[in-house]
Amino acid sequence: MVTPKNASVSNKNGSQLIHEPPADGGRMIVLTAPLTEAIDHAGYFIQMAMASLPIWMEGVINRKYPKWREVEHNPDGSARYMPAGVRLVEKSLLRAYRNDDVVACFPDDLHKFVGPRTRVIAVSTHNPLGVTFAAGVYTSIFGSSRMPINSHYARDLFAKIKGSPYRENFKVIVGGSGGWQIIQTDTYEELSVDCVVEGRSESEDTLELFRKAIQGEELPRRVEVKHPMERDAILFPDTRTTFGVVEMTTGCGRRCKFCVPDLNPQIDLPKDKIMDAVRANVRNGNKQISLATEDMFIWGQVHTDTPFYFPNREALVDLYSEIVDTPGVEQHVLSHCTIAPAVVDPLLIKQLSDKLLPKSPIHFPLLSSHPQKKALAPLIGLETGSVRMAKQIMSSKGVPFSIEDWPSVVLEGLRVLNENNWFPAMTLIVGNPGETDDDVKDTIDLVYEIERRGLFAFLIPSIFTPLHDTRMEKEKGVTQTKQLTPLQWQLMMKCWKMNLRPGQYSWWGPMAWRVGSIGMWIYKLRKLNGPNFTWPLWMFSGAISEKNLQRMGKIYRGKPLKVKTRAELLASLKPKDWQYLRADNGDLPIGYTPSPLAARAMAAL
Ligand code: B12
Ligand code: SF4
Repeated sequence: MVTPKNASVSNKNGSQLIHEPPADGGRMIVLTAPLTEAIDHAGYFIQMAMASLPIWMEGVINRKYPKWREVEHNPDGSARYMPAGVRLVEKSLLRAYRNDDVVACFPDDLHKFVGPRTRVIAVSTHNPLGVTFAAGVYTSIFGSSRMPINSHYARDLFAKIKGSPYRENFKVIVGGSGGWQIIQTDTYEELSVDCVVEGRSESEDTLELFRKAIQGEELPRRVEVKHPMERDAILFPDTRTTFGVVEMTTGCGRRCKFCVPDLNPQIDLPKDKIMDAVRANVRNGNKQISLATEDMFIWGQVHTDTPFYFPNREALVDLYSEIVDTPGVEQHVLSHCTIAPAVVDPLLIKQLSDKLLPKSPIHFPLLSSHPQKKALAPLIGLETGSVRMAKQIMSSKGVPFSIEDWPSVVLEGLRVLNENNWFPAMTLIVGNPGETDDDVKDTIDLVYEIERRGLFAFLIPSIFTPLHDTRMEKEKGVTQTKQLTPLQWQLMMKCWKMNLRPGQYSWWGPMAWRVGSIGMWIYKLRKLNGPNFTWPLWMFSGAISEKNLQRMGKIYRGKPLKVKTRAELLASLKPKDWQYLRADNGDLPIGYTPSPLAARAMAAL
């Protein structure tokens, strides 16, 4: 056991700093997370950008958000806010340990809490090595796929832990949704990690692991712990979380093959506990709340007599109303959802918009019809426009509608969303195993159809990444951007070209993009991404028109799609599902009679 009198650590420049160990000998259990995952200002987008941009582009973030590294502390130096995952580990541990034994702190404050008494440092991480979808692809387009900004800061945290003068005294346990990346890349030694936990901290197995670590027993490299099956077994934070994240559901139920969260049981969490956690955030100075979910629309309809894909309008509007009406909640941000519910119940979308838009911090001046130009931007999976591909990887993504109608569901859903000032970020997967040029063309068709109809979503293409534990874990994806075909590149660049539409309102906007992208291509991207990238980049830059590029045979411009209307989509549902439709939305199939529940809800209006 090492108990040095003067702890010696290095600063960023490598010079030695000498400081005394914490006066109280440090905390027995110290919880932390990479700085880039803990910051809670500037909204979700800053963290998403830092997960996707390579470290050499950090200057862009520094210029846009010069104060992004400034964090808030409690009077004792612990972190004022931490990602929800850290808060739940803390809450779970406090069932067995005293308050004085456990602390959650920012990486730069580790030296204040790690001392001779420390037996465990527990790290929660979302995406430590940047090997997940979307994050990997953008860093690899711009350079190194191994070092997104977030990954740099995650490594910096692990280096601090590795360099601790007390390292021999404590175990390092990592958990969170990105822990698998350490397992898959076998970076235990490099990062100085003893054990990676997969699963939730509430589990008894997690507590047992901490007990072992505190006793100084050897830990297994990898531990899989059980997910609670009951809604009451899920804990809630009673302190402040980054971005005011409070869990709303676990699992999903649509069973997409590439999906990790869907492997968890489908649970919607009790409203009173959600509200307690919202109030706890506000009490601790948070003005923003966001409910974490894979699909907000299943809440209130899990294990009821109605299938979960027919949303419970009243329950959802009630929950969200109470949240945004909570004194002290100034901002509310949506996380994830699916698109079929917008087709099933457009009035739900309208009622949610009426409640949520006034508290949304997101403004899209050129898109929104709201008087203050506010908008809602949840994350929705589009993934592919190819019905053939969709059948293989996500056959229930659009239920209650048939996956055969997926392009119609996307277009119709987006129409409803846009009409209510929802402009979602929609993810697309490029390079699915077995994806052919025809599949990519089908997706390009859908993207052009979105444009043709004047609809708007931020289209975020990512390269297929076989995620650990999913049913596609063993499948092989594209590993280098050079492997992408011209059509796959074109799809990616068309998406980004469309995303920039609302930004191009000044005379200099389009010009800057044209010159900037061609300049980047000449300087770096040409070599990195290979010849298939060339024409899609010219298309993206806008320097040659798409018409001309098509005439030159360099790009494929999507063909118009024939799609179903909402009425046609509803008529195509299985007749046994008609009863769950709400008459106040119109477009009802002939022969419709409401379910007793839907009838009661209608009568109550
Ligand atoms: C909110 C959220 C965000 C927010 C806020 C994140 C934050 N810093 O708080 C934003 C929008 C910024 C974000 C960004 C990204 N996200 Co995100 N996000 C989520 C979401 C919806 C909820 C996360 C959450 O807080 N859950 C609630 C907490 C309590 O759960 P938890 O963190 O998993 O913690 C539990 C366990 O993991 C465990 N645990 C956690 N830490 C530890 C530590 C120890 C030691 C132990 C023992 C256990 C343990 O116990 C907790 C429960 O008790 C999840 C989906 C989901 N439902 O989880 C996606 C999710 C985690 N995100 C994902 C991704 C891909 C990203 C991005 C890479 C996307 C991108 N390209 O930009 C970035 C990365 C950001 C970064 N900084 O690196 C993926 C993760 C995939 C992966 N890593 O394999 C998920 C699963 C979404 C998905 N459907 O795929 N995200
Ligand atoms: S809809 Fe989203 S969360 Fe649900 S299974 Fe599919 S990918 Fe996963």
